[in-house]
Amino acid sequence: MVEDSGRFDALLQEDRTFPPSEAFKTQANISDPNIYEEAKRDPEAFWAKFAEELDWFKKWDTVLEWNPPHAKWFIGGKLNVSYNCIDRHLTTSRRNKAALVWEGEPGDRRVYTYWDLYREVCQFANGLKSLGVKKGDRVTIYLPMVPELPIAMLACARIGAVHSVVFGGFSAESLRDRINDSESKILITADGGYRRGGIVPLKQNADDSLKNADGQGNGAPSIEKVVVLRRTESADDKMVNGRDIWWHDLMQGQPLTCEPEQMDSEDMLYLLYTSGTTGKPKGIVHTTAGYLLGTYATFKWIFDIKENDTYWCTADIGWVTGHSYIVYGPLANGATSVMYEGSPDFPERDRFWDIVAKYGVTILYTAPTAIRTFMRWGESYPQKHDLTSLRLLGSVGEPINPEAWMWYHEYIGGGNCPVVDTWWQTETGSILIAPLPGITTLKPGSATRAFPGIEAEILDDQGNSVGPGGGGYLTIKKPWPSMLRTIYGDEERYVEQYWSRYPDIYFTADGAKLDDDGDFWLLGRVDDVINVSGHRIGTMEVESALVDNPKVAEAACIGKSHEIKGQAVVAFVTLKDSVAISDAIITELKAHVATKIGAMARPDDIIFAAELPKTRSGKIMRRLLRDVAEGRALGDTTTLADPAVVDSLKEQYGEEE
Ligand code: 7RM
Repeated sequence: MVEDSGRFDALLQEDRTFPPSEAFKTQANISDPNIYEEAKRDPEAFWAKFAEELDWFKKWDTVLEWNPPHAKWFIGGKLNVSYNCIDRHLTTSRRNKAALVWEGEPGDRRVYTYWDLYREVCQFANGLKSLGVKKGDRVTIYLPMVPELPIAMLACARIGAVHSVVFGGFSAESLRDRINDSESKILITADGGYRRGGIVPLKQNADDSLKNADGQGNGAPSIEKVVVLRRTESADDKMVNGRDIWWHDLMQGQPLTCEPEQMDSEDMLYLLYTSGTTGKPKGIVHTTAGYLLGTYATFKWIFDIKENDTYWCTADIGWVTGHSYIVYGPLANGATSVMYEGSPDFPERDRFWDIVAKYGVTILYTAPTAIRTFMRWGESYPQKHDLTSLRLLGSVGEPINPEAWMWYHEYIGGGNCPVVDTWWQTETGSILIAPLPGITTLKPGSATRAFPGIEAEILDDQGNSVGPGGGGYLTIKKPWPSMLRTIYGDEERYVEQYWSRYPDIYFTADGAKLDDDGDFWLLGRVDDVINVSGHRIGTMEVESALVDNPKVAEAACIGKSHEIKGQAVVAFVTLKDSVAISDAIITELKAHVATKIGAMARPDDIIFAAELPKTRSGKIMRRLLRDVAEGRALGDTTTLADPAVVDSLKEQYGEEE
């Protein structure tokens, strides 16, 4: 069941409340609390009314067809996401409004108006067409946080190609797996990106990913062309003849207009890989109309976006937060979206506050792990800058502890910006649980309540609804427009993962509690997914990376609570008989995981064990390993095959610390 309930009982005693101020309420996009009841009475009508705010080539015939676990929204409708994010603003006063305000880590800056964005997207879309990309083809994008990343995504959307963005922190091997699973025709990358003063060698990784693991042959045979953006001038000698083409050469001479493809509501918009409970990442499938509506509606109401706002989401577009709340939600609303390429401590620890002050950011959306880092660095960094432009703050990625919430509210928001804690997942496409800042009374540490039209419920093991004060599994009882449609190429896993725990109810794999007001308090994952700084990492992925090393016989990974990162990876490893334990092996194994998956999966601790604790049926008991790592009293060990194993582990772990 849900663990750590002791800690969260304490959390539920958190009793500070922040009702919306009169001033905020008066100007809010939505301030009538009746909207919840209205949406609940007829969710389909609620969504259909919101969908009128999008631009359709042809209106839908049917709002929803629900054949559990398959939903189709706005059947018969025709629209284009890039048209909704760009073209429709060009006939309004937004035509010359900044769409993207970008700053590179070295300090270079670029601003794209909606009109600029239109030309860039059209030209690149035409470039993709010239490479033979057609509707339905998959395109993998492996770029740093530069404007060409949203441009490439929107260009795909324009011609009906399916993008699969792979976060630049992923290794060559992770990139190769994702290219192969999606059978992408085209890979879009850059020579490199800037991070903490250094260069991330994206082209090198891309080249490695296109070779086999042994460095020979073709590791990703579906790829026909590689488009390379020149960003760092670090790979000019690495272009492969006949395969690679520079972004600027591809753009050369392409027409400035490109007719948007008329897409069906249910046509695939993109794939995004996320970690699950097996070693293989899942390709989450999002479609056109429902996804666009979900991001459009939640962005408008939760972030209370206004014409003159300057909005900044600090996520990387390689994760779903960047897809929905840097690109699609903001642009569909005609907002100004700030993008920053690099790290928060380059050149100094005040970089974020420098950006907020420089561009007059009014709405800031970031992650608890970042907030906790800033807390540790101290108030002096934000205090060096004028942050009074801010009027709303958001949080996403993991549970936010009340201390971090209060610090954010006080030192970043100056005590008068609502903080919206937004719960959602790659699979949900858009935010499902969050306050509406003109209506909801905020509580530090609570994501409060479900967005109108969303029916969230906490269920116990038996599937009974949990009342106030109770804890259990967070579920979503009705389909919603931006929900995932399937796992790419693995329908069975889709059904098994999300819809088999409770019939016809979406299983989030998150634990949650309900307080006496009916507000939700999220407790973290209940499956084998570790949330490191808001990044989802599968324990099985790290385990397979470890056993891939010839010195390792067996490995089991768990997430351990970490003051800054939320959770950290701890690996319990059994070495092969002939291998002696040493510090060098620890270093080697940590590096091995970083090379196989990416630096974010690198274990904080590696604990060597003669044996791992297993049930009599041979399953590794991760729960016990978690108890050991957290220094907790051991839970039930009666099913353990050899109880002595745990004692020796406890001793070991004690020594490590
Ligand atoms: C948006 C995103 C999803 C998992 C999810 C949760 C955790 C995200 C919150 C949160 C508590 C939040 N997508 N999570 N937001 N937990 N409060 N506000 O992060 O697919 O990468 O991760 O993240 O466990 O299941 S994700």
